[in-house]
Amino acid sequence: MKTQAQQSFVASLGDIPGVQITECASQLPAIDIRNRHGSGRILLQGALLLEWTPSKQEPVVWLSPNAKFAAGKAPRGGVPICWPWFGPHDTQTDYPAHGIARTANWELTDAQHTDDGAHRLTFMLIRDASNSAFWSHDTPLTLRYTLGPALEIELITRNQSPHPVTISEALHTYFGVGDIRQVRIHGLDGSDYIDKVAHGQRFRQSGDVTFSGETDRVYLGTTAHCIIEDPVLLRSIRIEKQGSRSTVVWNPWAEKAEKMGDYIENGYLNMVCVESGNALDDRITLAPGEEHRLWARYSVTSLN
Ligand code: TA6
Repeated sequence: MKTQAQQSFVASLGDIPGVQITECASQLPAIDIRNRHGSGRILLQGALLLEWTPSKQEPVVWLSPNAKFAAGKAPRGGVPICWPWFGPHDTQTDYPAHGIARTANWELTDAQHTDDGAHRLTFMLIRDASNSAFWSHDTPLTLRYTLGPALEIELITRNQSPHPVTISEALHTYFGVGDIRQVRIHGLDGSDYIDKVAHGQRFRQSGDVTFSGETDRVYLGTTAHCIIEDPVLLRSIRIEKQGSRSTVVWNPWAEKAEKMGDYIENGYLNMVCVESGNALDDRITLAPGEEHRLWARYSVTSLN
């Protein structure tokens, strides 16, 4: 339910060129953005960027054609925000996977159409009865998207508690690819990773990451930029990041995707998650008054 302030602000969005209020399934409000660089859609629930398509490109941020929209549920795809923990909660098995942010109510606090024709939208997480039971710390969370020639995402955590607070987090980004079996990911050579498919065993990456089955790896202690090389869509997607020491690489493959129920047949072939964050060994502790900024930038280059 939108607050009065939200209703009036969202209503004022209509005054900004290239921004339209729309609605996804289950009457969930969303914001459509269109400018000379491309287009995108942001679900207000979770402040979840559902898709981003640069001009003359196939969607770079991918949404499952069978994504399910429901209050309190994260649709399959886009950029779900994993915060203030990544994966299952450390101790509370009944707490939501990947934390509270991706299904929470957010407030749109600012929207700009910049001089170079990009759009910059800023959201703040709303702490309310739907999430305060799972997280009691006073840690305001700000999320900023810039949709221009590249897509920039900034996630800022402020610790306003009188005590240190430890979080883990990830921009759980689903990227669209032509055929996962032909994709290579550059940038993680030599990085250690925890392999969740191999029961949490640790390995060291040798060469590019390629895919021939379910892949679920948390690369640790890496600040490297990555490149998704896609010979089918004839493009590479560059993933730059700051404030992040973990990169998660995930594809569920056929059997797990089918069990999830929100992929179309063989839909797993057209996505890969490359997630910039701070997870497991890389979780971060903010001192009282400290601010942490996680930033990523996605840009596309044609290979033809
Ligand atoms: O980031 C990879 C991962 O942690 C996988 O283990 C898988 O659970 C995936 O996230 C999707 O999680 P979700 O809760 O969105 O189905």
